[in-house]
Amino acid sequence: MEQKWWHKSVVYQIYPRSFMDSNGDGIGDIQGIISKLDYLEKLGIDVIWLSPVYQSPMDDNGYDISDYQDIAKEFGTMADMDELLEEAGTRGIKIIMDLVVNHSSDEHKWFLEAKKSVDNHYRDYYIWREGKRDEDGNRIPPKDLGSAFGGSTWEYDETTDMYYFHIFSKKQPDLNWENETLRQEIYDMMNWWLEKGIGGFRMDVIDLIGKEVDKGIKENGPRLHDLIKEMHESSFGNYDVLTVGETWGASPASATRYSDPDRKELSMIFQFEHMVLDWHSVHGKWKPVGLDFIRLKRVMSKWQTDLTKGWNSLFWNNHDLPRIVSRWGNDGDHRETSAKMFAILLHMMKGTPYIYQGEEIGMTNVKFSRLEDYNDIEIHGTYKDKVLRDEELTHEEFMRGVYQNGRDNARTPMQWNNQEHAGFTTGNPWLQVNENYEQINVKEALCDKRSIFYTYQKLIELRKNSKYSDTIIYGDYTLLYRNHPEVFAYTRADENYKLLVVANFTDTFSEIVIPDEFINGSEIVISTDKELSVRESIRLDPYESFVLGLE
Ligand code: TEU
Ligand code: CA
Repeated sequence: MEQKWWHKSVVYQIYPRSFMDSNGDGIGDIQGIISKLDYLEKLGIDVIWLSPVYQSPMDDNGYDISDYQDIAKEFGTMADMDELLEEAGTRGIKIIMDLVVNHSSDEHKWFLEAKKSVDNHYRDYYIWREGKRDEDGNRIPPKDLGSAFGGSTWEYDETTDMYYFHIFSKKQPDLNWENETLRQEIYDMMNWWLEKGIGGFRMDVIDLIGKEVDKGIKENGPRLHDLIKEMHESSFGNYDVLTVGETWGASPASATRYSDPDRKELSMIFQFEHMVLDWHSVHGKWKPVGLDFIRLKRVMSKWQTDLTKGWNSLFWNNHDLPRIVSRWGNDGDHRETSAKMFAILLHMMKGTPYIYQGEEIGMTNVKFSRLEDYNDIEIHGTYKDKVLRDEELTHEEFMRGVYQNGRDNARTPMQWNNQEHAGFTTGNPWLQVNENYEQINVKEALCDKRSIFYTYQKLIELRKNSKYSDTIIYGDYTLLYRNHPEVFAYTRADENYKLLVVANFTDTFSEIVIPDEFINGSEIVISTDKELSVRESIRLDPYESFVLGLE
């Protein structure tokens, strides 16, 4: 496989609203990010994925864009953005922007124009339908495809007596990707950002842009890959940049279609198969069932072995997911060890690792007592459907789902120190800070050489600058002990080195027999237990993890 710079990179995701507030308005901003670049350089990351900072009414915290080429006032100015690109660049850190072009904000000028009249120049930038009339002549909406944030996918617009389509909130009207003029405007905007020297794009729900609404098709429409190829050819394909598509339903086969370099589409995709294993078959994330550990091993291993002509992303966390240490680890007595275990298990795999802000210090889920303390539009929209309208879940059942899987778990302000509001702001934070900030914060982590932070720092160093780099990046993956009930173990191997990765995924003691070849002559590459001694059979503490290396 031709080597690419992003094969060796580690990406750090920043949700700007919650990262660092520089001006005391309680909202994170770009100057706040700039003030923390030295911290990120110390961690050793190469790329920042910046969640949207564009102009937006903030209905979905910036994933509803009203001007793709200007910065939201709460985040700063374009001069701040240019300074961030400059300051990150001097530290060897690239910035990839979040490209949200499945939909725009309803306050974008395109939509403001489109809804003025049926023959407006921008009308066809969006998806409009008349709906039918009942026997009394009243309009009835077209077939509802189910909005991700509750309610219908059709919103009635009185001005032109028609409905427009939106998969997300009614303030996020879907763009019509069949319109060539629209597509060209989007490619021009992308090139404008690429010319500013960004390192690439994360592409929000890119698997939805090929939708065929009248056939009820939302994701993976027949035109999808043609559109991505056209985007590649018209914009980022002319630059040496990283592109990662968010594709919730991807399989290794479809991931190959997106990321096989010969197909000239994307560098890689985010697949979520491992992240939905404990979702309820009817209620999804809102009523999680227990995790099938054997199935998790099988799914993650399948992604390690079946993506032969494409490239993988590796992640446990992002701004839409609960924090892994609370979700499948232990955010109580074993928080540090379980957080390190997740890091070792993931970062030794094949693919580009993504670290979500706060993951590197073991930040945990949060538990606000009242529904109104939560900000997320998805929580409030789904509550209206599932609890109030359909009575599928009780309030208490839904709140348990929010505590376990609500998106705000990832969006509480970054915990920098043990000062008020965890040093995130001198004002009132837009979302409450997790009350465990006095124990869990960057300042504490940097002072403790055994902290989770230094485990991440070492894993990044091993991937980028160790004798094992090529083995970690390109080595063959083999799952061991497929049916072991507590331990996730695998090897990575190439012609020079072999690595054995062992992780006790549970809060119980366990045991593992070490393959003969590793008993003598291997070295301890990294470990959660400083007293580890290698012998034939090793008793593993709860969440204990280690890597052995062999020449
Ligand atoms: O998320 C896509 C998306 O489908 C998730 O919101 C998912 O539906 C949910 O988290 C699972 O329960 C992307 C962005 O990452 C998200 O933040 C935006 O809200 C969404 O698209 C709309 O732009
Ligand atoms: Ca601010």
